[in-house]
Amino acid sequence: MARTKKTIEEKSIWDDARQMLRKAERDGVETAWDRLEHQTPHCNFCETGLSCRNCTMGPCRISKKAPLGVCGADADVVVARNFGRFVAGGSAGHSDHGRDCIEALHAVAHGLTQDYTIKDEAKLIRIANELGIATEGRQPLDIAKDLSAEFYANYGSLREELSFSCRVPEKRKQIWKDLGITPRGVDREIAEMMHRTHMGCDNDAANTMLHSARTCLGDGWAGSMIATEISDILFGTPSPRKSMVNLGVIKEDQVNILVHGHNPIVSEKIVEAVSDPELVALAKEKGATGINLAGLCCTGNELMMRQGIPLAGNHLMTELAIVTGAVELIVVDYQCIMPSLVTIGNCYHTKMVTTADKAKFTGAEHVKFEVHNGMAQAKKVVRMAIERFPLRNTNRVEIPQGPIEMITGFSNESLLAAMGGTLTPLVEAIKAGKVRGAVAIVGCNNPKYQQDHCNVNLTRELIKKDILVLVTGCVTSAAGKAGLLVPEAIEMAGPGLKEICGALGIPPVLHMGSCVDNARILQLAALLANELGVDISDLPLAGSSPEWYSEKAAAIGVYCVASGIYTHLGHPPNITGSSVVTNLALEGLDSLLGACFGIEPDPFKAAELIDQRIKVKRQGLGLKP
Ligand code: XCC
Ligand code: SF4
Repeated sequence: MARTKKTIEEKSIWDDARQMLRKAERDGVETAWDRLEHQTPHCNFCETGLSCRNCTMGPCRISKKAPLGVCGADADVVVARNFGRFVAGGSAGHSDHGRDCIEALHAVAHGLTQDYTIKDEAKLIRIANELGIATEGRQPLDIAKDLSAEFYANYGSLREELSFSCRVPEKRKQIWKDLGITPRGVDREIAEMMHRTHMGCDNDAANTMLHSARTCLGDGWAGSMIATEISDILFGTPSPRKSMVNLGVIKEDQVNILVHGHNPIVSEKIVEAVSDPELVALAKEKGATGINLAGLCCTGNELMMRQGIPLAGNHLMTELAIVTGAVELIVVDYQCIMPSLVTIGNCYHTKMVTTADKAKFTGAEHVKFEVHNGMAQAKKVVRMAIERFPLRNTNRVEIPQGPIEMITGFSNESLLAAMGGTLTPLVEAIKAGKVRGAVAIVGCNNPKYQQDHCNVNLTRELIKKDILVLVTGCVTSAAGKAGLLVPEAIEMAGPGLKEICGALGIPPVLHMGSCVDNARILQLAALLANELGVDISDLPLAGSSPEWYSEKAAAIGVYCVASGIYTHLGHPPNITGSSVVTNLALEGLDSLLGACFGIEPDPFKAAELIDQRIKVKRQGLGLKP
């Protein structure tokens, strides 16, 4: 790929992004797009997965001229090992977030914190019952003690199966068993992946790839699922509510605080702190009319789902949000936070605050959040933001106008409630071909693409074909800004979807949460399969991550496929240097797992690809395509 200079229009489809890109140019601020330009062309060995740095006999680069590394590893082995480590990183991210949630639940249960409580007792009891934990006549905190112990055990090595394997359809479990990929413990599979990919261990590409599947299944059915379920228990199960999206949610006359990262343990406390009367009074004393909180990326998704807090934007909007010049403070926990935010913040008056010891940023101020001090720390952070308000240079403030309305909050619980407590209306709509299938569009932005072009157009094309779309993570902001997350969007849908969503009063594109909340979609798929007495792979479902960038997104893709859901990606991971690995991903997995990957950068062609797959699945169920 040659070095190309993109125009501002080519960088993003959005007016708010373009306006801030122009301002960034004027203000001399460098963004991810500029840095990408300096990084291209990329190294071909790295891009195809053919460089290995796993030992100091190397590094080795596999080519026609030198087809073997010093140890004798060939292209297939090197690519498979690199990919295995890549998705182990992603699984570790989601799952360590899950572990932090368990720690919070444990602390609440054992009375080690006053800062967090159980908000959704009914869900606590429901999950405990599901996992065989006694609930009759017991205090919620006692149940929570057992539940946190049960969840901790999912991370270790003493179990043969994960707790939530009880949700997995029998046929799927048998497939995992036959392939030897039943996930046992979250940490165990990740550690084993690191072991296998050490020099001189697993030197069979297909075998390494199967362990990738096992590792990612641990993420999907435990690490992520536990994160989601505990977050609901501690902060409430989401239900539909209105919110707003785009940079217009930043307010000129208020102290603006952005939360960025993933775990609601931090951001939920910030939500509480911003309405503290003392702090609001202080903000007014400093000349602001109030304190405004907005979210970015996945923690933004979490807050939006449960509290309706507006979303300033997705991954590629994080830098541009600061370019407004109106952000006093950005508080982060972990994952997907560009280190450049510190530098950009320094160009304005924006302070960056880190909260997790495992994610410090040089130049940012660290305010360590722990379960026992979350509230006090949150107030401290909000106070810091207020103190910065007088430092704002009003001459450098420019905020894009006109935030877009959207509906959020579609947990499985609220979806079921909308359908009168059963899946029957959805099943009937699928059988009748009014809803031909469902596709989860998830994941990120990547400056290699025009921002959100694929995310938005794929969503639009699918709903036209009467395919229900579920969005999570950074696709949420894309769909929201395109006006697809409101009931009126049924006008853009096909006739069947329009009828069904119209009757239920829901949008044709449903916001189901953050990236760990893809676990909600796994659960929904399993519920549907069980209802119909089939495997997940028999259902007219697909996943897609058009503009993905992260190790976590790759892990999601792998657990989707390993769960039986065909998954489209806009571009391949760094595996194309191996024909064995590539063929496995694009075809071979289909015969093993009943699902595989499809690669297509063009959203219109991708919609066709997915539609084809849905037709085949519908016919398999004896339904009209
Ligand atoms: Fe990150 Fe979760 Fe991707 Fe967005 S979607 S860029 S992984 S924030 Ni999770
Ligand atoms: Fe080279 Fe093998 Fe060492 Fe990798 S593990 S760097 S291929 S010698």
